[in-house]
Amino acid sequence: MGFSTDAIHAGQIPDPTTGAVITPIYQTSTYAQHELGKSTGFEYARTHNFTRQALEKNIAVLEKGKYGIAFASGLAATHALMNLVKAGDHIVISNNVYGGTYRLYELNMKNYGLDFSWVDSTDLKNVENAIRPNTKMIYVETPTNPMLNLTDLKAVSELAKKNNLISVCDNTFMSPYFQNPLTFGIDIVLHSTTKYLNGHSDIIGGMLITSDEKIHERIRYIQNAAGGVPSPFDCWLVLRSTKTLAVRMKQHEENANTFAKFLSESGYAKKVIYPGLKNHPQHELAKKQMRGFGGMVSADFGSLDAAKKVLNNVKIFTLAESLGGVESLISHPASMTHASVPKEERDKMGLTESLVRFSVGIEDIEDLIADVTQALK
Ligand code: P1T
Repeated sequence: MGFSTDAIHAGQIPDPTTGAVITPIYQTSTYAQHELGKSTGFEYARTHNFTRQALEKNIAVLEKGKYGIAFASGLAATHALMNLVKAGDHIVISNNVYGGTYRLYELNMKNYGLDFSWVDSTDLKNVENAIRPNTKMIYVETPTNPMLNLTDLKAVSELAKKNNLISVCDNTFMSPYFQNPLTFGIDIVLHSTTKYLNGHSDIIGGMLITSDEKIHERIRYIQNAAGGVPSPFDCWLVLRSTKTLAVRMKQHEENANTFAKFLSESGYAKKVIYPGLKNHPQHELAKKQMRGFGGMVSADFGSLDAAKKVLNNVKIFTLAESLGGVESLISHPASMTHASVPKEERDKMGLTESLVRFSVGIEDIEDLIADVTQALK
């Protein structure tokens, strides 16, 4: 099936009781059992929820995986991954990831005897050199938040297989519409469904997708045992949103592409970062492993004052954390999403105080360009 057909139908059957075409919100904590020891297969809603199951199947299909396991947030999914390793184990991870991922792993999970090497994974040699006898996992985010650095997914998955390591990719920025890491041999895909998958900035959610039986079994166990599950209503909202993922992503990309070119030619920004620009250092890799370049654009305005000018004066772009919604957002990574990353680390990767991140929405592009132009003037 094509992507849109899957997005609209996968995991969804008319409701067996009423024929409702849209999967209902199964808003219940528990299920009546026929007799002692005989249930419908649904016993307690932390373990089983039909709306959640429909969403898990839907996103698993879009990611070309067998299993989806839903969580209450992207970070709950990020946290659940750590149940695949144990004290004494080591993880090699991209140095530029979402700031909350850095905070969770480096500032919290380290206290449980886990060790992390933060490497520039744009160069595979850095990943390879960081592998130790106790390494168990390679974790990459590509494109990264907010520097839009890419990691070669095929090369990473091959390196992981050679060393018997679990490979993970945070695919939040691309969404399954533009990139499917499992098809390059990556073991687990992570999504903050808060972003493009839901796309309307009205829920918080996360998802892990895998085709590996053992990994699925372990994560499914943890989903129930630790209980960080999303509500049926939130699952329903994401399920309704994936139906329009293809049309939204096409428009996000078309707008971002025009927006990145406008910013580059405007002369206002010192540097514009977008994987679709020919001057992006990994433009060729982007064309190889992505089917499009996405809706995120970052730009360095040269000084904090210049950055503030655009951040504080836009009227259609909203100054806010998050991304991937239909409405355009603007943010200041150094003081917002990546504030928990030490300044030396931020500076090393170019995440300066003058960097501004744009989540280009699907409004009329002329209005978005006019908005940023008036703010810069
Ligand atoms: O916010 P939450 O649903 O818990 O997802 C965390 C997360 C994971 N991975 C990536 C790549 C992310 O961007 C995020 C969340 N990011 C933001 C809130 C942000 O503004 O960048």
